[in-house]
Amino acid sequence: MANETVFKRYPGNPIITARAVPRANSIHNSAVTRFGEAYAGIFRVDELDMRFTLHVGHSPDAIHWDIDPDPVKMHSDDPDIRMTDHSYDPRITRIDDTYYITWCNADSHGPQIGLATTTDFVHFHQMENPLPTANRNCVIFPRQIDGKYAIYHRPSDRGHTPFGDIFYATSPDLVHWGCHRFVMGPVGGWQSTKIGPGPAPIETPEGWLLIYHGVWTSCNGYLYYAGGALLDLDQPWKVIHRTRDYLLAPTEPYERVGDVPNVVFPSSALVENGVIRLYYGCADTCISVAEANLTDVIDFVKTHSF
Ligand code: BMA
Repeated sequence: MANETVFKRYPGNPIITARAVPRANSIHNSAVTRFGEAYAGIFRVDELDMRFTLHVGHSPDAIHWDIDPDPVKMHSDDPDIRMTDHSYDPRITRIDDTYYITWCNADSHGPQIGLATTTDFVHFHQMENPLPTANRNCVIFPRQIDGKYAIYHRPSDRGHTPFGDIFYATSPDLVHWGCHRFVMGPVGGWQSTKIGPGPAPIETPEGWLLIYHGVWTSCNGYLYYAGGALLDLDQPWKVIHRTRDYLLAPTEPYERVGDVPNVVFPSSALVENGVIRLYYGCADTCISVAEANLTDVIDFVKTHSF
């Protein structure tokens, strides 16, 4: 039995494996959302030829997923704006009736952030990449702040970055981004190498709850953990609390063993009836869920912070 904090792993983990898509080598680091009376998601599929593609999925219960065997087709007004063959780690945010999808849209210039919108998970409109290369993680806030769209993002380099801080930025129109503010960077222990934003921030009376990944470097490579932070509701670059102890660590066999060992990569969260279901990629191979009461997560972040 793994050492657990407030999150309890779903006993049927992993809930999604490569068996869900015929051409999948692996399915991991993906995003889900409430969609009408059911759920929809955008799934990272590393294909048999090792192209990384995004696929739409639907589920009645957010556990059993039907994933499209073919990648998403994005449309844009400009042929230069396109989804690359190295598209990975999507996040979804809903604002009103529109779903905003961000992902790492990497090309020969390195990792960049892609941005698209949909209202029906059938038609996708891809917009200009919001940030300059290199950047590997970006998630949109679920409402505007001070009249502007807001993101957390994580500048990177072209490779498997051995560093990484989280920044905040805003935009009046989803195209022009600026006012970049430092939010937080690596600190000791499991988050000492780099950190990056996970699911869309969750608004709570105690501040924005951000679940993030933290990485430390062992003598045998990177290990990925999940932590949490509470940030000021009006000035979300200001950290109120931040976990010293991790929320989730790679301890189960499916988190320890895979294409990239020792990875839990939180990328999506559903909050319903006071319960948070956290979706996370496991060892770059499959997808799992862990569940906690939202108030317990908030208390944990407050009481296990620096
Ligand atoms: C990150 C990304 C993720 C991956 C993680 C661990 O840099 O590439 O997609 O899960 O590394 O390998």
